[in-house]
Parts: sequence; structure tokens; C-alpha cells
Amino acid sequence: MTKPILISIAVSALLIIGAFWLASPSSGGSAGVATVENGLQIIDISAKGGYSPRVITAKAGLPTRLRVRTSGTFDCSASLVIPRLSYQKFLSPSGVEEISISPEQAQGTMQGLCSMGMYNFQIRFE
Ligand SMILES: [Cu+2]
Repeated sequence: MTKPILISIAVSALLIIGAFWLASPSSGGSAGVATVENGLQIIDISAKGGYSPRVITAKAGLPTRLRVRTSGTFDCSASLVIPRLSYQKFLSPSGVEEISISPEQAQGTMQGLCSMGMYNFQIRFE
């Protein structure tokens, strides 16, 4: 094989490895983590064209406050449903909605979705 061919193979191998690295979930910024302040666990989610982050890892059994931020949200992600909490509300287009989750409710996987079920997010209490 000639040298240019070897170089182009090496370059494309690096590009493929780089693409996999960029696509891996840990560097994608799609997963969220809850923070704990004075014993109260806080989870921040933004709602606009879907929910972000889509997956949040939180501690189980802590009093938790879910803060859903809307900012010019005129799509259906403002129509929020959390079945486990029997929560259903049409959020204002801009603002922060605070939803309390009791230690008893903060167990397992809690799912939130838009009223049509096209967008969703998951809180994993571990
Ligand atoms: Cu929807």
C-alpha cells in the first residue's frame, strides 16, 4: 500500500472514533442530576419543544421539588402530565412551576409527559 492510502485510512479511523465519542451519552449533556439544598432535593427541567434533560437521576426517599421552567413555550410541552402524582396542568408560556414530591412518592421511576404523550422525561429515584 502507498503512504497516502495509509494516511487516509488513519484519518478516517480517527474520524469514526471521534464521532462515537461525540455521540456517547456522557458527553451529550442529555442526562441531568438533581441537587440537594438543606435536605430538599431540587430537580430543574425546562419545557420547550420537549423536556430537557430527558433523564434525571435523583436520590430516593427525599422531599423533592420539581421546577419546570417555561420560556416562550407555546407548544404542547406546556401541557404537563405526571401520572404518578395525578398532576395535570397547562403551564403559563413563561415562568417556573414548582411541583412538590413527597419522600414516599420519590421512589422508582417517575415519568412526566405532555398531554398527548409525544414528549416525555424520566426521573429515576435511586
Ligand atoms: Cu405533545
